[in-house]
This record gives sequence, C-alpha cells and structure tokens, in this order.
Amino acid sequence: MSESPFQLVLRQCLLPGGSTTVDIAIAGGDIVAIEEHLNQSGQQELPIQGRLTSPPLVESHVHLDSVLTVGQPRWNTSGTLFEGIDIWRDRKATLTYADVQARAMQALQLQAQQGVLWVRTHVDVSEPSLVALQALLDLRQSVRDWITLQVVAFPQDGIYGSPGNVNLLEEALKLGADAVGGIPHYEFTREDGVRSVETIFHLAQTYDRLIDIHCDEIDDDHSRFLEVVAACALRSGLGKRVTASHTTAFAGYNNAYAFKLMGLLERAQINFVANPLINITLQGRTDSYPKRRGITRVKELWQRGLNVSLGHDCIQDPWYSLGTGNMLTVAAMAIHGCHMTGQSEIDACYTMVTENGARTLNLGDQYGIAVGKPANLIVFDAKSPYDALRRTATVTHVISRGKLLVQTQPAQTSWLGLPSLDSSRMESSLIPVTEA
Ligand code: 17E
Ligand code: FE2
Repeated sequence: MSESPFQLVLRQCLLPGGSTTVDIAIAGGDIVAIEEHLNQSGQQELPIQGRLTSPPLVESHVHLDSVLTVGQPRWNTSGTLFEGIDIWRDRKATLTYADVQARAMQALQLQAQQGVLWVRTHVDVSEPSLVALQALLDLRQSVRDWITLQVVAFPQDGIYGSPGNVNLLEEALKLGADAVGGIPHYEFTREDGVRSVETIFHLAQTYDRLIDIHCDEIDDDHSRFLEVVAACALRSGLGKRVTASHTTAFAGYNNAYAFKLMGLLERAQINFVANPLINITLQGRTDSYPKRRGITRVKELWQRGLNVSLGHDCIQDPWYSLGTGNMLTVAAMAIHGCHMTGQSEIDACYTMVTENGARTLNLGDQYGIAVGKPANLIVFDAKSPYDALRRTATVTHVISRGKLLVQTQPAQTSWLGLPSLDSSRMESSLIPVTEA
C-alpha cells in the first residue's frame, strides 16, 4: 500500500460556529482537505471527538521585554502606570541580551502551549543600547518555525521625553522592527503628544511599517490623542495598518464627545486593542467612588463594526503582578468589564482573541481554517467558544505549520469520598449544556 499523502488527519473537528464535525487533512504544512468524512487515513491520525477546533489565538499586545520581572527591583505599591514606568526605568538599566531572550522565550512557550501562535510585542526603545530590541528581533527569527512574533518599537519614556529618543525610534525601524509605537499621553505637553503622533506617521510611511500606539492610557478625560491618531490615519490612508492600544480615557469621555469621535473612527477604520486585565487594574487609581472600570468602549466599538482585539499586555511585570499568557482569561475579563455577557457578545469576545487579532496584526490570508491555508490550528477541551470561555478550557492540541507542537491533558477529577454520587456524570469535562 502506498503511503498516505496526508501527514496528519484530525477526525471529527467542530469549527467555531459549526454544528456538524469535519475531518481536516494536512500535508506539506498546509490544510489540504476539509470534509465531513475523509475516507483516506493519514500517516498520523488524531481523534478530536467533536471538540472545538479553532484557528490559533492571537496575542495582540504584550510587552515581552518586561515579562517575568515582577518585584525587580521593587513592587508597584500605588498600582499606577506611572509608578510602573519608574520601576521599569530602574530595571531596564540592568537588562542584558540573554536576560531578555530567556524571559521572552519562557513567555512565548507559555503562550504557545495555551494556543497562541501569533504575538505582537512592544519593546522599549527609549534606552540607548537597544539591547531588548536586538534580543527580540533575533528571537523573532529563531522561533519563526513555530510562532510568529511582531515587534513594535515602543518609546516608553516618550519620543520627546529626552533628546535622543526620536533617533532611537528611527534606529529601531532601521534594525527591522515591524511597527512604530508611541505614548502621546505621557509626553510633557499636549503639543508634544500631537507632534509625537505626526512623527510616528511620518516614520511609518518612510519605512513602510505598521503603527501601534499606546494611546490615552490614562483616566484623564482631556487626553484626546485618539482623535489625532484617527485623523492622521484618515488623511494618510493608512487606516487598517494603524492600531490604537488601550484608549482607556475613551471610557471617561462625555457621551457627546464620544459620539462625535465614533463618527471619525468609523471613517478612519483603525484597529483597537483593549487590555482588560491591565486596564481594570491600572486605571481608576485616582478615583474614589464611583470608580471607573477604565476599559475602552469595547462594546460600542464592536457594535459599530470596528475591529477590536484583546491583549494580555503584561505577565508578571512592574505593571501587573499576575498573568499566565492565557487569552481566555483576557477575553473573560472583557466579558465582565465591558458588560459583554449576551450570547452574541460572548462569541464576539472569542473573536477578539482570534480573528480580530489577526486583523490587527494585518495577517491577511494566512490566518484561518480553510483549504490552502497554512495548517495552524488548536483544539480545546470544549464544545464551543462559549463553553471554552466559561470553563477556561484546556488547549489539548496545538498544531503549528502542519506539525503537532504541543499536547496537554486536561485535569481529571475523581470523587472518592461520596460513593453514592454517580461519578460517571462527573468525569467528563464536556458536561452537556443546553445552549439557547
Ligand atoms: N507601558 C505602558 O506605557 N503601558 C502599559 N500598559 C505597559 C507598559 C504594560
Ligand atoms: Fe501596553
């Protein structure tokens, strides 16, 4: 018998939104067939048994240069963005190439084993050696066979915060950063903030790069750089290549202004990244009661058809002492913090950590489960996105570039002390639920 042309066949996969299962065949790193019942067997067979089989999770926003540094040299006691930046300034003075790569690699593995195969990282380039940038650009190359890293040159201390910073930002692009970042709300003056946005657009056009700006990450309802970013995106025609991250001040704008702004955002067609875990903890720190949640208007942006994706932002760093790299946790916080508890809203939050992330990262045709696309897919121990989100389900299989990269066994619980309980009902993590 001749060897099967299929390297791997996944049997009985349930795609997001699907009602019947399909078999998926993989060859040469690509998806080559999706059929209800594939007759031919593969060189390797994986029984999926009706579990959710999804395009990989996308991490739209994380700072890999600062991951796993919590407490170094001290903890953030005020819990504010600003104290975090001060602590990071001290920590980054001791950065080495090996230190950055080791921590970032650990985070990438955490992410990949939980189903993330695309990661956009910001890296601080307001530090003269650019050692973190070099470490992450090299890491981008060395991990490319199993995970895709996008690097944003992020001037943490402001483009105009000190005289050399604008040159460092440009140097970062020459060295190969994928996107230009910024932090207009942290510049000394409103005018410097506006000028920083103009500089970002100028650099993006000169070097043909994407844009992802930390924008209005503050509770100040007078921080209005989002309108500047949107106007520049509209006038330059860069639209979908532009992302506004955080935009937490938007949560505090008066509705009359927010309504006017929405119209501009619809015309500009930029992407949004909310970081719910971080936004809900860093923001609101100067409020008494009522206390703002500090997450941007995710629901309203989504209702207007604008592209919103979600990021973890931090894993144990000066801004956030927790974090696991799990994108379901991020989506769950969006569900809670943004009142996205309706059925279609929960599904939308799942889309925000998958498809919408792919749009933010400008991945184009390479993302998704379809014949002809690269075989990147993950399997959840769950039967729908809703089920996965509710139970923070385990990602049991991660298939990257056509190969099985990681396999994880879901936890198993056995009840021993109550013999009268029907344990067969308790065993399966796929407890049937009636979905309305
Ligand atoms: N830097 C910043 O300006 N904002 C953040 N949320 C983080 C770093 C994590
Ligand atoms: Fe950030």
